[in-house]
Amino acid sequence: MKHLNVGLIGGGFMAKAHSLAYATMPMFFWPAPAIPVRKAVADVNLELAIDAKNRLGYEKAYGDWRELVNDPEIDVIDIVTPNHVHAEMAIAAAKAGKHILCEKPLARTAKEAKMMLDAVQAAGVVHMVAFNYRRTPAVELAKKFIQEGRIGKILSFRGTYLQDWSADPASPLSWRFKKDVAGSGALGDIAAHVIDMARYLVGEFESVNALVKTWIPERPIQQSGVDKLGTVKSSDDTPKGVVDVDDEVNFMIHFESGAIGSIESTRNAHGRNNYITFEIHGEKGSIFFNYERRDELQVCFADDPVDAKGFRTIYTGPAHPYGEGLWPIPALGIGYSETKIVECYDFMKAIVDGNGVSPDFNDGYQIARICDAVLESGTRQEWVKISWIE
Ligand code: NAI
Ligand code: SOE
Repeated sequence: MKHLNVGLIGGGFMAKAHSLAYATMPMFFWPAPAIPVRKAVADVNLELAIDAKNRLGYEKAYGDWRELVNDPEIDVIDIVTPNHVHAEMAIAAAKAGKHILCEKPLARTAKEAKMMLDAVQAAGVVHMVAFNYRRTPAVELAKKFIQEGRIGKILSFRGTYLQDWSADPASPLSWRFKKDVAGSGALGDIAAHVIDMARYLVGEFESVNALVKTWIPERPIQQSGVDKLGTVKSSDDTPKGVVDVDDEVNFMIHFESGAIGSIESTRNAHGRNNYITFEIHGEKGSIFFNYERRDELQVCFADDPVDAKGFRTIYTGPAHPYGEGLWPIPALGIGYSETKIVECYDFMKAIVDGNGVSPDFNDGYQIARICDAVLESGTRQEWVKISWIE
């Protein structure tokens, strides 16, 4: 069986999720397309890299990601760092002939994402961007129903991604609140996941019209380290810095198909945790998904008997997408890790088969164009066509 040596860049939240997937994917999908080997990890210095190596089960540690990218033993580079370094790292990895998995958002801007796309295409390597939520079996089931025409022509898409970890002004100014590091706020960080699902399920965006707000314009400066997502508060005397990204974006969508839609996203919605939802209305039925109840897909079909018409719940399991590898009984519990395990499986399979995989860097680029258009629309207060964004 083929082994693929993984070089991971970054040792924070996503490093844990991806490493868990490398360790466990073959336990779910056997025979695995390839065995991922946790070969080496890099962080900003050797001390952090060694800590990540020991914690996450890697063989080698590098204090400089460039050494990792140029390590001849490495087949795959996995970028799980903050967004401002994705482009430099991915372009170097492509030039070194490595296959690349890069966390979302692919880049801070469409321009940066395009450079990454050009680099992987020139190098001929397999590339994937980690919009993992579409790999929830219930989301894949929604895709299957749409493809089979079960809800007919799609009329509208209504999506949300709401969290509350940044609602407290004492939550520190981590990298996620700095435009030069993150690119944007709630938009690129979380709305981008819903944009990915909207493109996947409904199709390309034609134009957007957005409201963009920053509710908390300054926060206590976080000195360094990983983003603790509001769980560690700053003391009252911590110096403050400016938040120059959006806290909330709400926007309307014209899809190229003629469907219409909307997406609402904020990290300041008290009481909401990882509230990713979409409701899709078609001429022959409706579909509703809520990630906080991710074993379930709610469906209503127009031809249901009139006295029994209404949303009903399907619990995903062996009869559904990825059911052959995941758990043998519906509702045993699909978790966040499972989305990453499936992502890892599809990525490894694409490398071994020599095929592309979706979402790839082109998807990441198209999503970056939509994000740029949302910000542009927020500033201009008018509809912005995606075709205007390079
Ligand atoms: P984090 O703040 O927890 O960890 C970032 C890690 O990268 C830290 O270990 C840091 O020291 C390291 N790092 C920073 N600059 C580096 C450099 N130049 N060289 C080597 N290492 C460097 O961040 P988190 O939450 O893991 O986010 C990383 C990426 O994953 C981001 O792009 C984020 O948007 C994405 N993400 C995706 C999620 C998903 O569900 N798909 C969930 C959380 C984050
Ligand atoms: C913080 O908002 C965050 O970790 C995002 O960065 C992820 O992309 C999201 O999936 C979970 O929340």
